[in-house]
Amino acid sequence: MNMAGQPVLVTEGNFTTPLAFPTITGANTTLTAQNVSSNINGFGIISSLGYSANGMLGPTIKINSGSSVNINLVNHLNEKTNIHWHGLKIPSNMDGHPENSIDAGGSFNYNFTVNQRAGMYWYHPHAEMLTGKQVFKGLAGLFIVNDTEENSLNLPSGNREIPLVIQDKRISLGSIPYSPTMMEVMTGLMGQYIFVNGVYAPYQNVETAKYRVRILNGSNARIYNLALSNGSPFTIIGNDGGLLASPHSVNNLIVAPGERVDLIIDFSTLSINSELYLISKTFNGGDAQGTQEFKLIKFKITNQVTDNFNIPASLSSINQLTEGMATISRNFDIQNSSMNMSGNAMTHTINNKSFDINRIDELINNGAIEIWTFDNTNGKEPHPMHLHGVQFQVLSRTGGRAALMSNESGWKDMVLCMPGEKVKIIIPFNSYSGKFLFHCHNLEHEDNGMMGQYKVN
Ligand SMILES: [Cu+2]
Repeated sequence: MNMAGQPVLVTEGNFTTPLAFPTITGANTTLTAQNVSSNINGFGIISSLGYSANGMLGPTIKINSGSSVNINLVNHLNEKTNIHWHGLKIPSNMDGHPENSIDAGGSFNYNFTVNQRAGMYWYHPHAEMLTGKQVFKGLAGLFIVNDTEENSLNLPSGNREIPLVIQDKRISLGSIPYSPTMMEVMTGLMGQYIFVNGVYAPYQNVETAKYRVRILNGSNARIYNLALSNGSPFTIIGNDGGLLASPHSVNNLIVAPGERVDLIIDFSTLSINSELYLISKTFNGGDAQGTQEFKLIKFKITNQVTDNFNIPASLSSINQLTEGMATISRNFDIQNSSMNMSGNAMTHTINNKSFDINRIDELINNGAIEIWTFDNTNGKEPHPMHLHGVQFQVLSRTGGRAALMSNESGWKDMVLCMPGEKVKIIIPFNSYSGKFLFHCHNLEHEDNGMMGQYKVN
């Protein structure tokens, strides 16, 4: 049974607080999941969760491809937690499987080597039925990988490279409450306040130049349709799995929870003291999403400079996979959400199955190339689907938007399936054997059972 979900309308702030940036750290560090106090402009001191005493969110981990990582997670929460390294191809026992959760008071050493393309990946908790709560309250961070291919492009860097973690939050009685109702489990939990890098309604000063703006939608459920307030186009150069083969100019771009987009925004034609907002425009996304246009962050043009950067016509070489390379096809029915017989609980399923940590849903041969189809043809809710342990390519979308979007070339670890859509992806299982997860990255859907396990032998 499907029911109509309700949108949570955004309350815009006044964009008078400067944007902040998480501290940057290297491959060897300690992350301590803990209760923190954050001073949020407009709200005062808010208790939330963080990976350091500094406040919400964790440090941005920045490494070169080929590096080994040694990160100690210390659990100072009063419940289980762990870390999933979203987008990284690493061994299953390092990937943050819920069976590898760390009890309150415990710690765990994450030790792995990153052998993959440059890109903006991220990390967040993945303990069973606690992911939504812990992320919403503030546990997440960026994980940026560099490589020589990307370095050779001389993309805007330093203060012209701006990472933005976009998240919606609720604030009540000095904290970020998390107790979704049945309806909110259905739609996913959305907040009325948009935070960027842990700051509510921020602004950022910029020069008349091209900036590299790297965006993570770190929200539990809210989808954004990014655009600039003056209607100007911007250029997409990368996505979840790093650089695209070539840049694409777009006027707007839908970004689902868990997805990343790498943009070049050109401020060079704007006049000093002018202002430009990154906004989210309305879009067609079921009953609860896309009904409202709102602002995310303000850019103030404060300095006239000469900028000689031109976006390279060719960004990266991508090995394009084709349908004929796959040996197996699997179909996943993701269109069901239902109330149970007693009518007091929601269930979200994949192929009519709720997550069971003791069940392997799909057995995969190591080295196989497979096609997976996510079928949301008769569904009423958007489902951003995510696979752990791999990067894939999107082959086709039928129904709904009926086309691939400009962030859907190259490599991805997320694909958004809007109501009415059937989306086909192609996946090389060429990394590690072992047990990995696939799930909806609407975190309430995930915690509600919309998750399965695949095992690579
Ligand atoms: Cu979902």
